[in-house]
Amino acid sequence: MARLLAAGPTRVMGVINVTPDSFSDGGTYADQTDAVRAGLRMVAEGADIVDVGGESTRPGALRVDAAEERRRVLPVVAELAAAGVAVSIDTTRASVAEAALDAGAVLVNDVSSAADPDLLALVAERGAHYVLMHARGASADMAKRSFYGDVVADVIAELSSRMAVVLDAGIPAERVIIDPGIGFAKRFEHNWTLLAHLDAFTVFRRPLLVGTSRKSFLGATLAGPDGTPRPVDEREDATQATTTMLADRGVWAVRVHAVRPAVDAVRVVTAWHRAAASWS
Ligand code: PMM
Repeated sequence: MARLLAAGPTRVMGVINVTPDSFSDGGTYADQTDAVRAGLRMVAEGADIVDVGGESTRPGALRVDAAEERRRVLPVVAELAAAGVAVSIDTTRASVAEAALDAGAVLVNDVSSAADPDLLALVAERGAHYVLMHARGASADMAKRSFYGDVVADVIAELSSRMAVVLDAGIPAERVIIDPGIGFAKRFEHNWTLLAHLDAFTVFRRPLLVGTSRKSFLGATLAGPDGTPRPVDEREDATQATTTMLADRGVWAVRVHAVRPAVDAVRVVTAWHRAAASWS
């Protein structure tokens, strides 16, 4: 992980959802063998990290039980880690995170915004890295909490208070990655305002991870003349546009379903920045 956090171009985190019901069609693998194969392909395409999740966080999604979540993700985490892949476990549960760390995961991607003290204690004890993502409660009913005064100030204030909880639990600041939680308890305009003001998140002095891939705000942005949102499987080009903008702004990593085009976009931005820096 230390190497991945060192200065450098925007990293690409590939998404493997081992769930029958995830928000996005691509990136979703109901079968562990397919999931492992897909993870290895992502790495061959240039992914720096593979994020494995066994529970859908689609708005309105219902929870699966912990045993089922472990059953889905563990073989995938174990096989990818054994192959030398930097694996992140996308879970809000301590028992799943513990088993995934045992199986070789190096990063705990917690979309609950540090809701579970047991999960934080585990991460502290194991010396793992931790993603602190902004959210307001569980996916099942987060839409009803998507009200803000100044969304940028509110999200930063809420993340700051959660960061205090994370530090209190014994996780050192150097192991924390911040994520604004695009699509989590946020409406269309909140997502765009946050993306347009990511520089405000430098107050944390921590790497920034951003997930826009195929999310509904992109579907709404590309809506047809009658207002019908662009379907999930037709949001890939828009995702490359956000990846390009995010890489230009120097975020630490993007979380995406399609790795190859994201890696290409980052390489193009890097070449552009190099040319800009070398001109005199
Ligand atoms: N988005 C989803 C799931 N996990 N984790 C982080 N850190 N950031 C995100 O934006 C994020 C996440 C939901 O997207 P999916 O269902 O397409 O994986």
